[in-house]
Order: sequence, then structure tokens, then C-alpha cells
Amino acid sequence: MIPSKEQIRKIALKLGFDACGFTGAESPDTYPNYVDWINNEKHGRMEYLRRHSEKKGDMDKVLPGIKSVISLAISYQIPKPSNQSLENKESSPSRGLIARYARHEDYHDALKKPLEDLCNQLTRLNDKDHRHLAYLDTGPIMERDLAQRAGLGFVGKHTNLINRSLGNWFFIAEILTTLSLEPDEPERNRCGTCTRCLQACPTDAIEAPFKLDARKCISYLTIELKGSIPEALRPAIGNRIFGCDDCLEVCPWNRFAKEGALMKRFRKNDLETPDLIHLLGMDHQTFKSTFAGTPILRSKRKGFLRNVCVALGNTGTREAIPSLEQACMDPEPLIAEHAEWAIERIKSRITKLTSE
Ligand code: B12
Ligand code: SF4
Ligand code: SF4
Repeated sequence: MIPSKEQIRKIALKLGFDACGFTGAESPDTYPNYVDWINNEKHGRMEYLRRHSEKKGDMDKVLPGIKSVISLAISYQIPKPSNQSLENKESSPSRGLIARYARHEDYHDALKKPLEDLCNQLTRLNDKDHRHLAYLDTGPIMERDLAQRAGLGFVGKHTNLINRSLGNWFFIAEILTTLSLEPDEPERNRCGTCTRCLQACPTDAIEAPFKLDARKCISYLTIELKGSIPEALRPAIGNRIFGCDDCLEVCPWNRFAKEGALMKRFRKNDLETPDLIHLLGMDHQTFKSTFAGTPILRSKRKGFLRNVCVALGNTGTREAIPSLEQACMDPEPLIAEHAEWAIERIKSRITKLTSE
């Protein structure tokens, strides 16, 4: 017997997922946009996105015999940030800003168990030899586009999926399955004439509605980019040291955002207001133990301290200079180069202030 989609939705919600929708296995209509995006090099150095291109257009190459996609939303909303001024970016000198999703334990690990549980329950519910494959973020899947088709939300002009009750603060996961399940109604775009996210982006990375140049996005520059951050883009990074939420924060659909059950217990409140000078002093061991189990490990010490130098250069005061001078002698050239830049920037700010 094949379980009904309502049975599956009920199980998913009971496991703590915030929303669950269903769609078929056809390639998303927006697939040609993806191919253009890659061909125009908008993905920067994320080469895996080019490698994923063929599979993203044909999910049968990911799960042979695929019939349906079960799309899932998991909220990482943090209710009322305890330090409102930090959400106001540059207003807190010597303090860093970490994107909300990363102020939790790594979602790839945290959500593995509920996804496995859902797959196991699907296996138990049907007597045929069906196969199910769960993904979260890392698979060759156009997650937002499929989720929109499954009725989970709509792709906003900032390119992220918005759900009418969750806002834009949620992850997307999916189970590809050989079960034939009736699709849900797709959601439609509800941005209207709003352009807040385009105006809020500090680097103009959203070049036009629904079109993001990842090479300019602070999330890419502070997480995915492994080498030197282009100097022209460093000032706009402000005190963001891991990811960026600016376009998400201004979205009016967040007024309805609710906290979800699954990520709540993985929140790390100690990552809310990290002291930049303290962070700059971390050796390999301290970096690993401080950020164990969080997405921040992904940037490695050298990428993270590179970001800390940029943030200090943008917002630090005279007090940051001795620590930055120390960082100039770091055996890692990437850190030393960014520390030198930061010292120059702070000094020129001091000179400007004293001459005024
Ligand atoms: C690569 C990647 C990035 C890159 C590129 C971002 C991007 N927008 O593509 C970088 C490193 C910059 C990034 C940043 C972030 N990411 Co990211 N990222 C991905 C990843 C792995 C692939 C995305 C991808 O394929 N992009 C390719 C391009 C072509 O997509 P696109 O620009 O959005 O264009 C598509 C649509 O806009 C649409 N489209 C184009 N034109 C038009 C026109 C109309 C009218 C319509 C309706 C649609 C449409 O078609 C295009 C093709 O799909 C996905 C996971 C996955 N497997 O999907 C997570 C994912 C998108 N990221 C996620 C998150 C949370 C983030 C950050 C918020 C993290 C942070 N706080 O720092 C930021 C947000 C930045 C932003 N404004 O998008 C979540 C988003 C969840 C959600 N609710 O939407 C995802 C889905 C991961 C997950 N499983 O939860 N990310
Ligand atoms: S995450 Fe930040 S840099 Fe990237 S598009 Fe949004 S506002 Fe711009
Ligand atoms: S801020 Fe406005 S334009 Fe941007 S995604 Fe939200 S509703 Fe759409």
C-alpha cells in the first residue's frame, strides 16, 4: 500500500518539520536560469555547482526511478535578538556579526536524525520495494525552485524561499522517492512592488530581482571564498564575520515568522556578540574547540581570522592595532595580508578624525 500524502505530512509535522509539501520529479521551469547563471560565472569559485548542473536538470540521474519529491521546511528563526544593536550591524565596534543560521550547531548534523526518521517511517508504511533519498543543502537539487512548486513558499526577489507563516528564516530539505504521490498546488510570488532586499544589500549583489551575483555576496565572500577577499568589497562587509542576513532581515514577510521546534535546542547564544579582538587571538586548537559542531568550522581558522581582520579594519579602534600587528606575523599569509589592510584602514580613519 502506498501511504497518502496526508499521512506523510502528518508524520513530518509530528517529527518537528515546520512545513511539508509534495511535487513531481520533472526538472524545474527555472532550470535554464541556473545554466545561464553558471555560464555567466556568477557562481565564482563554487565549482561543485557547475558539476551539479546536469543532475539538477534531470533528477532521474540522482535517484533512478524517481516519481516524487517531498519538500520540507525547518525554521531557524531566533525570536527577538537579545542584542538588537548588533542586528544593526556597524553600531557595535569590536563586536562581530554571525548570520543567524550559523548561531546554531551545524544544521547538516542537527537535522540528520529527523530526516532519517522520516525515511524509515516511509519505508515502514509501504510494502513495495520503494527507495527514498534525503538531501539537505548539499545535494544536486534545485531546492528552492522545487519547494515553490511543492507549495512550501515562493522565491523572493532576494532569491530565498519565503513561507507565509515562517518568513524567510528556514532551511529546506527534501526526500526524493520512487513513490507516486499527488503533487500540491505550487505557490506564487508575493513580493508585489517591494524592493527592500535589493536596497538593503551592502554590496549590490542582488543585481536585479531574482538575480544574485554570488561573487559579490558577503555570504560567499566570508564562507565559500577560500582566498583573499577583493579589496574593493571589504569595506561593505562591515562587521559581518560569517555569512550575511541583511536582505533577509528587511523582508516584510518575517513579521509572521515563528520559531521552529527542531533547531531551537541547537542554538548557541554565546555566538551572538563575539569580541573581535578576542577572536583574533585564537590558535588552531582554540578555534576548533570554540566552534566545534558549528558551521563556522567550514571557513577554517585562516578564513575566519581573515574575516575578523576585515571586520576590525572596518569597525575597530586604536585598541585593535596591537592584536592586528601580532596577526601580521601569523604564519598564514592570508591572515597577515588582511591584518595589514586592517591596520591601514584603522590608521586612516584615526588620521581623518584628528584632522577634522
Ligand atoms: C550556492 C548556494 C549559496 C550561494 C549562492 C546563493 C544563491 N542565491 O544561489 C551563496 C554562498 C551566496 C549562498 C548564500 C546564502 N545561502 Co545558500 N545555498 C546555495 C545552494 C547550495 C545552491 C543554490 C543555487 O543553486 N544557486 C544557483 C542560482 C542560479 O540560484 P538563484 O540565483 O537563486 O536563481 C534561481 C531562482 O532565483 C530562480 N529565478 C531566476 N529568475 C527568476 C525569475 C522569477 C520571476 C522567479 C520566480 C524565479 C527566478 O531560478 C534560478 C535557478 O534556480 C543552496 C542549496 C541547494 N542545493 O539549492 C543553498 C541555499 C539556497 N542557501 C540557503 C541559505 C540559508 C543561505 C543564506 C541565507 C546564508 C547566510 N545567512 O549567509 C545566504 C543567502 C544569500 C542570498 N541572498 O541568496 C538556503 C535558503 C533557504 C531558503 N529559505 O530559501 C538554501 C536552500 C540551503 C538550504 N537547504 O536550506 N548560498
Ligand atoms: S546575503 Fe547580504 S550580501 Fe548577500 S545578497 Fe543578501 S544582503 Fe546582499
Ligand atoms: S524584501 Fe520585498 S522584494 Fe525582497 S523578498 Fe521580501 S517581499 Fe520580496
